[in-house]
Formats: sequence, structure tokens, C-alpha cells
Amino acid sequence: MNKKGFTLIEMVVVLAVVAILAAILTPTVARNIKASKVTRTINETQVIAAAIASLYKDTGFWPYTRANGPSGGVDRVLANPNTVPTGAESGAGAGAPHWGTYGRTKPLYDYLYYNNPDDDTGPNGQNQTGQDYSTTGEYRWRGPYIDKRTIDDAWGRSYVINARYFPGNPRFNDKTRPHRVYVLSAGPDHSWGTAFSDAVTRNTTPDDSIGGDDIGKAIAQTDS
Ligand SMILES: [Ca+2]
Ligand SMILES: [Ca+2]
Ligand SMILES: [Ca+2]
Repeated sequence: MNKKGFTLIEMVVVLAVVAILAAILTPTVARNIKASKVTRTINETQVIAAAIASLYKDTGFWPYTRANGPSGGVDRVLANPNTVPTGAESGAGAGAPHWGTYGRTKPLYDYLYYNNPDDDTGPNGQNQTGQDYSTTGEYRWRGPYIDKRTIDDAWGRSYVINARYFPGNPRFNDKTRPHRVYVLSAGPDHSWGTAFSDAVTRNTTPDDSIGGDDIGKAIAQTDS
């Protein structure tokens, strides 16, 4: 018989042990990876929300403008314009696909990374007197407020802000239909579960709470 190496019986036993360990550990590892991605994304929504709160404290404006000066508005602000997920979960709230497609948009970096909240796009036309945030005085832009230009969630998809409902945004300024504004990730399924409809408010049933496996942080709300 063999004097070196393994006998067939030994091989079978070793392979069986490996197979059992793999079966025990694989779901645990997969769960931990998913949990860490969720945790990372929760933390990032909080970081972005804090950056937007700083912008508001410094300038007096929420990030929703698009005309020259703070007069025009946008419906969605995109943390990465190139990776916005589209589509809705089954059983999603009313208008959920709007998170991926609706209305006028502007990149988040035009508010938090560049001082460029007016109609210009990208890094061009920053710091324009009378058009972008003031750079002097008590109320002024003190950014950048984020350390990179674009931000994706843990699944490589853009966060989206439903800026349409920021208090004061002329795109939808109706205090009889109060909404929450979120920094929102579509979550592990890359598909929107949260309502995005003028008719679904803080007071309706169902209301505008975060839905499905979406992950988000409320950053502002309309007073009712
Ligand atoms: Ca500008
Ligand atoms: Ca301009
Ligand atoms: Ca989702």
C-alpha cells in the first residue's frame, strides 16, 4: 500500500470536512458582506446629510437651485449622474421610478464640491458673483464639503436626493402637501422601493417613508 501521501479513505474524509466547513461558512460570509455594505451605505447617507446641513448653515440655501442665483429649481440632485439606478421594486411606493428618471436634475458636486449652484454644468463657471453662492460675508460657501466629486453607494449606484421637496424650492412649494427630503440609496437590489409622488406626503396613508430595501437619511422636511 501507499507509504507516502494519503489513502483514499483519508482523502474522502478531508474532502468531506472541507465541504462541511464550506457549507457552514459560506452563508455566514455572504451575510457579513451584505451587512457591511448596508452599514457602509447607512454611514455614507449620514455623511452626505451632514455635508448638506453644513452647506445650508453656511449659505442659507438648500441644494435645489439651477437658474442664475437661487431662483430656479431642480427635482433631483444626483451624487453620481452616471450611475443612477432606474426601475422599481415590486410593491414599491407610488411613483418610485421617479427616483431614477424624473424631471430636472443637477449633480450634487455643483453644490458641495464646486461652488456652482446656477445653470452652469460641471466644474466650469464657479464662484460667479451674483450667480453662485457668495464667497464673502457671514453667509458664504465654505466648501468643498465632500472629499470626492462623485459618490456611489456600496453597490456602485448613485445616491439620489428628491430636491423637489426642499422647503422654498419653486418646483413644488405646497405646504398643504408636506414631504420629506432624503439622501437615498436604492439598496442591495439597485431598484427603488420608496414613493416619489406629489400626492404621497408625510400625512397620507401610505406616507413618504423609506420603502423596500432602500437606505436613506431624511435631511429636510416641509412644515405642515
Ligand atoms: Ca456658476
Ligand atoms: Ca453662470
Ligand atoms: Ca431597493
